[in-house]
Amino acid sequence: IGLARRAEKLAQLKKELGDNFYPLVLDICKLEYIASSIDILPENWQDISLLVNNAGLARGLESADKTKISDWYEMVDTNIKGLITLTHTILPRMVAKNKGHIVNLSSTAASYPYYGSNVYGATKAFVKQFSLNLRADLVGTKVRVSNIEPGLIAGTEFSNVRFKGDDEKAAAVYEGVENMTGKDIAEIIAWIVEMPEHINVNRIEIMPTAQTFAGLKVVKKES
Ligand code: 8X3
Repeated sequence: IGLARRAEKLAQLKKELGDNFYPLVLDICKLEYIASSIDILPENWQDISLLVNNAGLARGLESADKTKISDWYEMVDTNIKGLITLTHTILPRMVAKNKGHIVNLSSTAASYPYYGSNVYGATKAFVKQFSLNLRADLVGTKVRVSNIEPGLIAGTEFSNVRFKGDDEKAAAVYEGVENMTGKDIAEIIAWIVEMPEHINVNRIEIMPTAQTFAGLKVVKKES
């Protein structure tokens, strides 16, 4: 099942995957429609054993005092409220069957502050802690939860969305870097999901080799 806003992208996947794919056109921010959209899935699609919470976005890379509050709300609505609502809908079904796996897409921004990350990084820290807290609640069940924390990933719309269509600025982020892509992350998710049922990867943090943590910045006095 592919849940996303853009019908044309889902139609493309349907073409590739045929009967193995069910397109579900929905904006994850329309919280009031999430539970009912899952409830009315055809019967042969009701048995959801894996939930990958991938929907999320960053808006802007400005210092917190220069941001738009609407950008902050959009990140909270998508990265937090959308994710918890879909999880809240599907998790009881998994617990009832004592089987399932929730994979949440967080970020290295959950752990490492950087200039302009402000609310984006904070939403991803929420996702990380929510994942760990789900693990605590699910003790004694066979429902698994994994938090994926990627760093710089090229080849997606992430930076184009962050810079609101300034494609030149977006491309500059990845220029001259030996980049990782969404496919690399998908392969890591597949590996985690296919592990034997008694193994739970709690968190996994991934960066391109070319990326590392920023040093602690110190501003010197003018001499
Ligand atoms: C994406 C990674 O470094 O752009 O979550 O915040 S980063």
